[in-house]
Amino acid sequence: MKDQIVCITGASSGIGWATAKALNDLGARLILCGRREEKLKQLGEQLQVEYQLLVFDVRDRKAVFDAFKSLSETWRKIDVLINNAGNAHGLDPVHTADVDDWDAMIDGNVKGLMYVTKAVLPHMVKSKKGHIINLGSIAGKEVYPNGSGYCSSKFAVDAFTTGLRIDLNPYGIRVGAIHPGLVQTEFSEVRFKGDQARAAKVYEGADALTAEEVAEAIRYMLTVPEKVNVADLVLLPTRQANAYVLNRKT
Ligand code: 8X3
Repeated sequence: MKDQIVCITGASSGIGWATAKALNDLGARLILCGRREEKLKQLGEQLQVEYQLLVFDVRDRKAVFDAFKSLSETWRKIDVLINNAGNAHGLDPVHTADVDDWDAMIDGNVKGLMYVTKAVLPHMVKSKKGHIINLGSIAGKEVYPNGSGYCSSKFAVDAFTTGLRIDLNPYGIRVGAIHPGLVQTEFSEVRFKGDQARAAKVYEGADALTAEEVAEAIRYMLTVPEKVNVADLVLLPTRQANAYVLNRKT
């Protein structure tokens, strides 16, 4: 990974942040993308490698393309893209779910990921090399009660990943996805709109994954020999059997 240019979206917290730290340790040069400039700056201060910050919201199509256009010729030559940005908003049955929550998830988790991919791809296609890792979810493999909006967005990520792998196959570009189950991050707090008590309950007795553990799996996906592509990796806490079976510690 030394000196490779790796772009990480959603780098200002959680899995994105932990992945940036892990790749810093491997000597990669990093493009840190996120909405919260202050957080990105804090992360940058902890890195030893060269880095660039790109502050934009993946939901804003123009902002995405403008951000990548603003990079110098050197930094535009991205070797690895980690499409990590994404969130859950709400956990409700379809008939009571907030349509704004659906918009936020489809616009961010799906369309945003597609915009960023499109913005980064020209160099990879031209140079016939590159590696794209999308952050899916167990929610993109199995639908769970009240998760129709979020699950739809993550099923779309799974489909887009497969399509991308097929389309980029002639160019030798690796495309894979990692699908985590329960990861203890800001995820549930965002899903429940700041309700910390409700968020904490999600992880109670679950021995949930940490962001660092997911980052470690991403590091693995990136460091296997170039002829190997980890196409689809589901990562669950041992206590979690699937999207809705969880053996909580009591
Ligand atoms: C996160 C996994 O099961 O909390 O993407 O939706 S889950």
